[in-house]
Amino acid sequence: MTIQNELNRALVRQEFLLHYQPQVSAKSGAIVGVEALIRWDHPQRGLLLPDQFISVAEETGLIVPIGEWVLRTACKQNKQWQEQGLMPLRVAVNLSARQFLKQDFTQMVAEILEQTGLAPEYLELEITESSMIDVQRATQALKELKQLGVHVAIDDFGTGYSSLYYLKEFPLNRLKIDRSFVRDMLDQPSNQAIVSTIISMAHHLQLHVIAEGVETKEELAFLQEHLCEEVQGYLFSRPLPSEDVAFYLQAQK
Ligand code: G
Ligand code: G
Ligand code: MN
Ligand code: NA
Repeated sequence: MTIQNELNRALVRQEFLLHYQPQVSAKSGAIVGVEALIRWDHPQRGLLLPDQFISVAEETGLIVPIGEWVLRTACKQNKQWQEQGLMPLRVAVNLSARQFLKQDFTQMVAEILEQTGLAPEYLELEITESSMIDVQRATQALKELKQLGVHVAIDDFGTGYSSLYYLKEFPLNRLKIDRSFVRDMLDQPSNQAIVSTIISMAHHLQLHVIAEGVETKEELAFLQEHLCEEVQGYLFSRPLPSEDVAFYLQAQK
């Protein structure tokens, strides 16, 4: 069976699941959000990570129905945590360009919010710089999403074919500093310069900043010193099954 057929079958048989990685306030250490990360519980090969199947899903177009499943599942789960009386959080969902640039994308998001009952401010969409290639379509989609009230973050910031033009023109809420800049930051002055400059630029543009891939206390201290609002990485938590997120939140209450 081709991987394309397998992906199709996986959707039908509900073999996908989401793990959630905490996003933490750099100031208080409180959890303020989670990023939903897809896994595939493959019947023969075990738990597969996104880099083992997302690119095929993108090439075949299956990322559209898979992405819709991710969005619906993440919103439903977040609403469920809220109904359990846990502290309200944002859930961040990764989007492929192909999904984000579809004409009916905002409509789909609106329907999912309505069906799950999740308030829009508790959903954040993570798009990458590749989604900005079609400037006209991206501008339209971002305007619609802003009107809907959902938040938008630029993921992997600084690693794509960046243009600073869109930071100025597009309605965005947050930049996510790619973990390649955070890694080895303390040994590499060039990475420190990049990280502190991204934070400063973002703040001048009224954007919030989250750093990903934070693994050490020293990295956290540098980010705190430079007023990065939020952090995500193994220092705080790996991506967790939904039950473990509930535990984590319960402990924080
Ligand atoms: O969980 P992990 O670190 O292995 O994720 C690797 C990459 O896969 C991340 O960069 C993330 O953006 C991407 N990814 C994870 N979940 C999804 C998803 O639901 N949709 C899309 N399009 N990409 C995802
Ligand atoms: O969307 P993105 O591709 O950036 O998704 C985050 C990915 O980074 C996930 O696959 C997650 O497992 C991984 N990740 C999260 N925290 C850390 C970390 O502290 N160090 C490393 N090396 N990877 C991380
Ligand atoms: Mn991401
Ligand atoms: Na990223």
